[in-house]
Amino acid sequence: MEKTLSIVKPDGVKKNIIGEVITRFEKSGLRIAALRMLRLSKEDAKNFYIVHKERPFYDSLTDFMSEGPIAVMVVEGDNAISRVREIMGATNPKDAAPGTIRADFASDIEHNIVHGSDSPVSASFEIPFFFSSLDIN
Ligand code: 3AN
Repeated sequence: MEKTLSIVKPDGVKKNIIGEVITRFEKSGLRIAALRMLRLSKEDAKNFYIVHKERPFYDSLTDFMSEGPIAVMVVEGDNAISRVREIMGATNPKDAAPGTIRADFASDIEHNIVHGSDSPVSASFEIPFFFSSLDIN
């Protein structure tokens, strides 16, 4: 069993598709082990995306991620990290396979609805960023 961190980003919350995202994970056999909503401060967003601090989009990405509430969740299952990323689709919705969340709902590479940890190392930073062990069922 593997765990990954997924986020319905502010654009996904605005589009009212938190349930749609969760349904796609659950229908594929993945399980939601923890779930909550919150709003990141700009500082929180900068810390969460610290690996991207040298990238040209760091400032606008962290503005976007702190502009409204997000839904964060721990998703669990065999190969959860790669399965969640497959369900999300490619970072750029123009490249995302038909039927993926980003192909269906994302407007552009920055406003791409959903996040999923990209590796076990990322997941082990991102899950405790939002959840204590007591929150994970
Ligand atoms: P993913 O979320 O698919 O793992 P990452 O980790 O490369 O993609 O990027 C993190 C986030 O940064 C993306 N979800 C997207 O919102 C944003 N992002 C990535 N590349 C760009 C880009 N070239 N321009 C603007 N925003 C980007």
